[in-house]
Amino acid sequence: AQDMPDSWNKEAAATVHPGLKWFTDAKFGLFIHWGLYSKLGGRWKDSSYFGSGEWIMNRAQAPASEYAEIAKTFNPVDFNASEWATTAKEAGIKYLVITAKHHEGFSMFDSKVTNFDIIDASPYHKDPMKELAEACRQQGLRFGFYYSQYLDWHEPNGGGNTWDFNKSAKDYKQYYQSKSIPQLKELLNNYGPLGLIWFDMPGGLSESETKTMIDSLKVIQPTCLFSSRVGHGLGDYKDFGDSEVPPTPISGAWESIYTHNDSWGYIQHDMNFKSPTEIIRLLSNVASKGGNLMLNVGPDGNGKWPAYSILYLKETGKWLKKYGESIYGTTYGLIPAQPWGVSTSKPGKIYLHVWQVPSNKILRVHGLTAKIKSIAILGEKKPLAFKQSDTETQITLPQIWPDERNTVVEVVYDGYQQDLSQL
Ligand code: H79
Repeated sequence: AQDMPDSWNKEAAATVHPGLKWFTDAKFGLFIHWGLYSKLGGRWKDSSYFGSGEWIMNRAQAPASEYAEIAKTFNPVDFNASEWATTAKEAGIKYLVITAKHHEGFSMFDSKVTNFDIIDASPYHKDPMKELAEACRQQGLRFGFYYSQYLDWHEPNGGGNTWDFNKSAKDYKQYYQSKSIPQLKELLNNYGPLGLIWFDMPGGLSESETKTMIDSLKVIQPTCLFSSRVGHGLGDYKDFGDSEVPPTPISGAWESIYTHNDSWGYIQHDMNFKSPTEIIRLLSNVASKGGNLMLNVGPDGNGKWPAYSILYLKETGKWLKKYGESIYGTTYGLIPAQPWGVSTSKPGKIYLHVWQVPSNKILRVHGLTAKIKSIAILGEKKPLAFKQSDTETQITLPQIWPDERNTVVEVVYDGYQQDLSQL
């Protein structure tokens, strides 16, 4: 809680791990959950499921051999890597992370380790991950893989499937040695430079075994970041729980992950998509605490994104075009929590993200201790009148308000601003 922004020096951190600089500057990532479950869309036999579509095999207790049959008709002919990457770019996304293999055990990439992959088990016969990695690079997006290193419901020795396989007979080491680790090596060797690997749900390995695994992977790509869910506190940056934002700002590299509707994997009957307003406020809220938001999209089994995801992400991108300076490359706001919204900061600047305009158009800001030079709507020239006192600063807002969802007011100051963010 006593972390000063000065103690979180990005350049210093980047010498500890060279990947952390791009990561902490990025602020907005796109998560993509895509696998056989995407074809099911939340339906198995006569039952419909809400939430966590990628868990359907587990929730339906579908036998592994029967579930594997889906692969035979998994043919995402509408998949278009450059469209995905362009949409992400237009949305203001800086990095993209996609499920190479989720808990269901199916490999969405060309793997020599198993035949249960998109090349050998499906009619598609192409490697979508190869195309996507390339398309992302062309758009200047960092690219990373989600990989379920422990849970694998297809494998007798993988974690989690106790409805087909006897738990006490499981040999997790055998699974790690024969599938998990060799596949992670394939991902690190065959898809160019990766920004990160998003591990999930650790298990089956001791701390020293995890360390050995990490070391054997790090030599392949030393600059690739590993998420904290690799286990035993050994990741390069911290992920909070699914859909969790910390209550107060935190220094260091971290990320909050959110679904767009109420599921990671595609659910045909879930239309509960977060509106552009919600996304914009969520993004600024996470940035105001010092972290990245990675928002998820769940494409369907044909390779199409939900129409609302495309629409709302592009709308978010338009907002970022105007106000992106208050998000990218920022650290958490230095002032205490405010009733009207949140704040982010850069050296010499504090960005006020105003979600609620006071009726009298006078914005009261608490905790600005540095000497203010000027205040304006971000991206606009006209200076706003203000009165600064020891207790608060009053800013006169313009009568015409540019964006009800979130208008950013830029405060430029001189000298030292105390870190009052924990108040
Ligand atoms: O990939 C997404 C989730 O599938 C994965 N992490 C995110 C990024 C994840 N794996 N395990 N968990 C999350 C925690 C498990 C939660 C559960 Fe449930 C609660 C399993 C069963 C009850 C959620 C609700 C999943 C099925 C029903």
